[in-house]
Amino acid sequence: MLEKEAGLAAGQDDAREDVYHRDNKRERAGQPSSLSNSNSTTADPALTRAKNCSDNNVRGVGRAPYVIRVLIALKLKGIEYEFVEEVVGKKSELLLKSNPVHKKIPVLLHHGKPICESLVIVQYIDEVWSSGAPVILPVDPYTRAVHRFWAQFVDDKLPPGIRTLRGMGGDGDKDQAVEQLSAALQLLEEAFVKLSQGKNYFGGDSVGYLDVALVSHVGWVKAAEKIAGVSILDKAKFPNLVAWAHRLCAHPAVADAIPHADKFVEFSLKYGSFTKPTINSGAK
Ligand SMILES: N[C@@H](CCC(=O)N[C@@H](CS)C(=O)NCC(=O)O)C(=O)O
Repeated sequence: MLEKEAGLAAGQDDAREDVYHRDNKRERAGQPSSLSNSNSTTADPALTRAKNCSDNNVRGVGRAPYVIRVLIALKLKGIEYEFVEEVVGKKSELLLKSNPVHKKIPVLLHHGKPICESLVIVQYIDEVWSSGAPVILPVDPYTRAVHRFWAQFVDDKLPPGIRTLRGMGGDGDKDQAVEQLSAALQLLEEAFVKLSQGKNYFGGDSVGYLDVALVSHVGWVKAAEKIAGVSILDKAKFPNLVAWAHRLCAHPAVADAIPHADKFVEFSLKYGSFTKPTINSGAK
């Protein structure tokens, strides 16, 4: 098992100022984040499908958006898992062996077999734990294709601007980044109105694939706003998306997986990027 990410797991200042990011329950309890979720206090009675958590092993960094969405999917399904925090800046041998092509987190090891790429992992989770659990991908093939389209759009359009605002390079300057992000959010605002059909989520009455894909970036959008001193997810411009984000971030499966915005800012200031080899360079 890997070492936990140094200094990020427990005992840090817990001030909360908005409802987007209720802090991780394990962090609030002062417990390390690399424990299994078998003690999760998730209230949803449907989430009781106990599995042997050692069969499901997620490797990642708790603040990575692509990791967050995998944890949300597992929580939605009520699947127990062990979360192993990778050391920032140091790729473990198991990670390199499990994802030799991209060498990136997250990786889900299911019965020891690696599944890579977060959206592929979410789809895998939905397919493997299909019976008696909430459905994540739309059942109708056309709707499913539309949701996949928008999930890909989210991953193509949001990260570059967020990276720029975090001061990590990217495709342009701060103003351009705000403009790019706003243009993408405008399209997502319109997509929400169309796809949700007046219901709470992109998935309708229940949290679906596109909800999971997009909400995993919300923490970093809020952090980028704080770091760059700009307003992006603006209620006046994107009323439906902002209301959606509030609703979804309060959902037990999501609230448990998304750290508070301050934690993202802290992470960003401390480590810069997930790749920057600044800490634990000697760790095994
Ligand atoms: N498309 C990938 C992106 C994964 C990704 O970019 N992971 C980042 C952390 S958020 C990473 O591992 N970065 C390390 C690196 O680029 O070497 C996915 O959805 O899983």
